[in-house]
Amino acid sequence: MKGLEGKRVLVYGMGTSGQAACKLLHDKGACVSFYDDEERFSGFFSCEKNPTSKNYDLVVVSPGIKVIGNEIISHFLLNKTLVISELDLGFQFCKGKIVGITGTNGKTTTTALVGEILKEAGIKTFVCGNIGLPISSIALETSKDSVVVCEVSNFQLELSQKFSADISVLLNLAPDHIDRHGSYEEYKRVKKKIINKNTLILNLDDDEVKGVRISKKNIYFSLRPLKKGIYLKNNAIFYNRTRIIPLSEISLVGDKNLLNIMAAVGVAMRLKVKPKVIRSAISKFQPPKHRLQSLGKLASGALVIDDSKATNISSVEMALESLQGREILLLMGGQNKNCDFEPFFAKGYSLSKLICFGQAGKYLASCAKRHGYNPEVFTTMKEAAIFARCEAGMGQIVLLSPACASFDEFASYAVRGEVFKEVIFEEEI
Ligand code: UMA
Repeated sequence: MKGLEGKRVLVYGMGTSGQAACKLLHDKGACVSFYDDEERFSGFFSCEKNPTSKNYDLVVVSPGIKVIGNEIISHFLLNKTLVISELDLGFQFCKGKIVGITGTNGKTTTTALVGEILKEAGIKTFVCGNIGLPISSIALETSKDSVVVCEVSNFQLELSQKFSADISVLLNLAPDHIDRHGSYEEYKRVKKKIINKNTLILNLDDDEVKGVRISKKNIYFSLRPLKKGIYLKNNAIFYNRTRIIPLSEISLVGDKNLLNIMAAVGVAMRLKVKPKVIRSAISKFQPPKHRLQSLGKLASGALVIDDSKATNISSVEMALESLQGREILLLMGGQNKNCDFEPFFAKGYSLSKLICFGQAGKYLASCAKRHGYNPEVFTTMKEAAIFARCEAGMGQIVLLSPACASFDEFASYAVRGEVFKEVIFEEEI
């Protein structure tokens, strides 16, 4: 992006992305002001009280701001002001190679793993995006020889037009964020913005993903043996004919995580990382926090697992499938994203106890009852956790895998996970 010097730019949303965008724009000589719907910013220097009364050359929108129905964004779009996402802004200042990783589930794990592999290979690597660090905060540090590994969310893609990775990964597609996008079709349309003419790494085991773009440049991964691509054979992961790593050296749990690892292998091989380096990095890799993270045992002998990052149904299904055969007390709830839970409960997962909580608690419980469950309902996650602690016995698993967003009670899924850990072990310290 050229010629920002002296340009009037409005940044909408003052979270981590908005702040990073302001800094980048300022460094590039733009006249930056910002707007945030929250009152607490109103006294800040450069905060606009009434942004639609002014003209701007550019408006940069933070990912958390819902585009559909937003009057401020509509105003600027109608005025033909250039409105871009924070992802687009940061992308346009990145040098070197870009890896873009998206999908309904597994993107954070895959992004973190790709980052670890590239760092182990001695490549100058920036891990950013939805994983936590805005792309705008690292863009000016990148160089021709660096690789940016960006976890890309639908929220970041919604307003994006420029973002285009050298290697894109689409892990899987399942209903999520319907409250934001209005329909699953629209959710998928936005997700597919990751696709361009460059290398595309696709999950051949996901019916929605495998046919998204037919091209010889595609690299596929699958749990079944393939002639080309990344696949499982003889209890090891292969890339074409090269054996990358035996399953015995992998500590991540479940088939979905194997697919995430395969996607990461695809990226690393495409970037010419040596197989022995890939193997070493994967074998050392630990899952990021709040994703099927084992927190240890209660005094009763029950194991506690924090899967607070499971904010949609398919993610909970993955957790339950990974823990098949175990006695599970499942804590579900929070803020529903307009998802339909009937098909989930109709699958009849065997649970020792279903504990529902939060804004969606009553809805989940009524849905579950129709399918033969006998759930407990609590107003807050904290009450649900205390109940689970009292109920759980030796050999059982207390699993927080909420299938909902955290925002009814917490600032983020990470805070929810931390509070869960504190509350469930409270009396045991
Ligand atoms: N705000 C408004 N109006 C609105 C909504 C928000 O003014 O209608 C303001 C808030 O008052 C707040 C600011 O916007 O001051 C928050 O901005 P933001 O929601 O864009 O959040 P950031 O702090 O910039 O964090 C964002 C991502 N958040 C979201 O997409 C909701 C982070 O992903 C990401 O790590 C970060 O950028 C860095 O790239 C979090 C997330 O929950 C983890 N992502 C969703 C998910 O994983 O499901 C998509």
